[in-house]
Amino acid sequence: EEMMNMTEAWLRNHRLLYTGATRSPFILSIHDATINFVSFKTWLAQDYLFVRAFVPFVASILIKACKESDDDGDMEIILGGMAALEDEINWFKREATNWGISLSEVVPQQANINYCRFLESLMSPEVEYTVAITAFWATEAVYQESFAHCLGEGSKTPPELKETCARWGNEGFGLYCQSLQRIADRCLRTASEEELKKAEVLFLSVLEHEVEFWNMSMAA
Ligand code: HMH
Repeated sequence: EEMMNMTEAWLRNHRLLYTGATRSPFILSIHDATINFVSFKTWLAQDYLFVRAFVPFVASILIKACKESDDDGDMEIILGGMAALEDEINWFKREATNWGISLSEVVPQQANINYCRFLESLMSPEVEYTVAITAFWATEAVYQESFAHCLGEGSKTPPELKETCARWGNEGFGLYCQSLQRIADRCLRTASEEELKKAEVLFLSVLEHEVEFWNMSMAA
């Protein structure tokens, strides 16, 4: 029998929480076109702040990859992800203008503060590459699965939100997430019991933070 990858095993064992994160009421409301645009604007403004905090987190993983990875290919994948974040920040600025949002006046909400604080805790050099890359993969995978659903068969996503959904729901981003998952699984194969446990706990923490982030947007 073929060995199951660790991330696959987690996805199977924590299906309910994963589905909670990837099929949030916010995402379902985009999918069925019942979304309140106030919620969308809240999400957009808060996610802009999140992505700004995400950049140093990804940079910290790039540093860990250079120091700790046994595969040269990791650097290019993570570097590509970082480069895409520059484009993403510019996209947020344009999109905010289109929706009449002044980004300089956005105040981070509690769920966003909590999530960013969590990412910051993972930036410490004490946190192993295996553990950090697993959290990174989970963060990206939730957005990919969520927004891809809004473009899938039977979706009624409003035309003005399709570009947003395509940012994370496109095939290229899906392949990028698969690359991150492959890196995580490769690292997890040789990880100690303690690292495995830590990585699984952080995987679950990411899912919980994602749920809270969607709920925060929806509540506005
Ligand atoms: C809250 N999670 C959140 N925002 C994002 N932009 C992503 C994940 C994907 O990078």
